[in-house]
Amino acid sequence: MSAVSTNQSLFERAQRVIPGGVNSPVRAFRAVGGTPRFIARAQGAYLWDAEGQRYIDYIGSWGPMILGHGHPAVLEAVQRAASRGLSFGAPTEAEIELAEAIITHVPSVEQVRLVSSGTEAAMSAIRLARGATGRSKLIKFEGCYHGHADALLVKAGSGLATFGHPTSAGVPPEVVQHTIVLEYNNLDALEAAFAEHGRELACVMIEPIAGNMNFVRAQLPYMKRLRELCTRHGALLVFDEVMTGFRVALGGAQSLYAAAIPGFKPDISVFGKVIGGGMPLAAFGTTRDIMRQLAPLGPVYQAGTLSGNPVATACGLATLREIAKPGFFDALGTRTRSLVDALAAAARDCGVAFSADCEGGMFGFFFQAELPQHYGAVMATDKDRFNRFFHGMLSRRVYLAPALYEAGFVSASHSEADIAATAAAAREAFKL
Ligand code: KE4
Repeated sequence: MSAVSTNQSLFERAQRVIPGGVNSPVRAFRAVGGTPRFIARAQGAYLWDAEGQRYIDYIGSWGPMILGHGHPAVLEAVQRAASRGLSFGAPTEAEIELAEAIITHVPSVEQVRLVSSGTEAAMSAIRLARGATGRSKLIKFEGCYHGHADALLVKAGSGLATFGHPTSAGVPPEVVQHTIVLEYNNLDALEAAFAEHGRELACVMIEPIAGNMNFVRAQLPYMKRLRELCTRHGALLVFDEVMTGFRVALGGAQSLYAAAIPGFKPDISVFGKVIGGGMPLAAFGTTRDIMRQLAPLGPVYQAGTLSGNPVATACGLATLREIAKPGFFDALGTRTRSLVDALAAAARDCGVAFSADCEGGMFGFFFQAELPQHYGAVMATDKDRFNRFFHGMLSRRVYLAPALYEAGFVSASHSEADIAATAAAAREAFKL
């Protein structure tokens, strides 16, 4: 990189050789406008861009960096693993240890399969559910994102419970013909879909706290009824905890629902982000009985050259060991709550309609007085208002998610001083 590289010059150079200049669309700032920041390095709660500007980081690589960047125990584990070899294509003890760590903290899971991305984990979970039930149809929810597997790139059709239409070019309609898209938290739509298709449903896939709609919780009565309907109709309930797993609580969002709904648990769980600690690693897990369907034991094929990669596994394991320490989530939750309360107070003082919510190290906010309950309500919020706030914060060196439908993340490295600096920046940015 030349000495005079700026974000803009790097962005122009990147766009010549990478579509949109990025390797994942949300990084291009298309939703908010402006020039993406090219990150040169990170440490703790901070990122430094190519121009040497430091930002308080509330993206945390979209969730993985729950400890903050460059945690010494994680770096040491990664360096030690790398020195022993980067990849073997053969089983290692570390994969057993990571599987055991996941299973220890998630009682609904008896076995896991490690993969390299959340997309791969969600796609594999659906194939497993279809293989285990012998059924083809699935339900997903508008505003929930489960990665970019074809069957999941669908948007709601018209009407209450109808089949989806592709949201992406290149996805033939027949590929999404079995995918039903419902409105999140809409009980009537759920009842109607089960009444019409219950016996054909392989699974229902849901983000238990929808971080791809910024931050929308599935209401307790809704989640209770979803569990009942899945059980009654023999459909598998798949919790996509790629974002919420080991982020909102050590046991993920499912531990929160289990605490509120006696005996509650999903059938299949999907994990990613935090369990890789910033390296490419994700997983899906369920009962031993369902996993028996998976190759090499059963007829459902699933595979991956770098699945359970030793360096990624070492990174994930070191991360999980740190977050499992007593008091970690109490402290993280308190810090995140202090951020959300400070933002709400700043908005109130500036007379801005604002609502926010958080759980563990994950938070979201909306430029509307009431917390939205579904995608339509989220997307009805004032986009221009959000974009002005986003850039107002970025110019004050606070790096928020560059899209109003994305959640935010606090790490164990974020200090009270960082929260105070963020609130001070917000008091100015809310006035823009
Ligand atoms: P990946 O394939 O990006 O590892 O995971 C897909 C995925 C699955 N499930 C949930 C709930 C997710 O949030 C994600 C990915 N999240 C996005 C951010 N909303 C990743 C950021 C990006 O796409 O660049």
